[in-house]
Amino acid sequence: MSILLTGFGPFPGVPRNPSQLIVEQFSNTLAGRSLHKAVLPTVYEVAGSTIESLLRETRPDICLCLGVANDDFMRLETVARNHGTVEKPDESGAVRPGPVAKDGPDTYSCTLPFASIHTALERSGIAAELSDDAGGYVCNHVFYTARHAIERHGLATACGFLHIPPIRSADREDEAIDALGGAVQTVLELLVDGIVPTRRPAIRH
Ligand code: PCA
Repeated sequence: MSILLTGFGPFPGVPRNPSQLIVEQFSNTLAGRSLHKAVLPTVYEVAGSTIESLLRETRPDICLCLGVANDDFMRLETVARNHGTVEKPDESGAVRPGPVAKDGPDTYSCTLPFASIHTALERSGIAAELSDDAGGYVCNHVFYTARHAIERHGLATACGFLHIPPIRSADREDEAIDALGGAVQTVLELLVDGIVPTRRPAIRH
């Protein structure tokens, strides 16, 4: 089993992106599984083509994409929408409202078991909510592009998007990143340990 974990670099208003700092904290293995890490630039076209290439090259069993959102809890995104809604420019200055992929369906569902993950996180006292709106900016674009690539290339990758809270105080950045990184590690361990299996044979012997 292998895992692809991605975060994003800075973008207007967010000079240090916690999703990047978290991804950089991980090593190349997790619970004996190989972990591919990537920090995507917060640029629509580059991030979209990069996630597609990474999925095709690494063919992971699990793809978990991280980005920051302005909430005090983790947001487990259940739906990727084929529609950009935000007029805010990306890190390159590009604005990209409208369809993510002209040949794609309106939505894709998350294929990681986020309802079970949500329950498990609540039991562990980690603040998390299920969300059906990933925001219409670069995060939704990458989530949709990843799911679209998985379908088009027939990959057996279960894929989801996790929004994490921002760093509220520069003085306490290390502390915040350790806590958020720990929560992301919990999510990945739940997935690989099969506590919330992504795929399991119907009949086991
Ligand atoms: N958050 C932005 C883009 C990159 C990131 O970390 C978003 O929610 O779309």
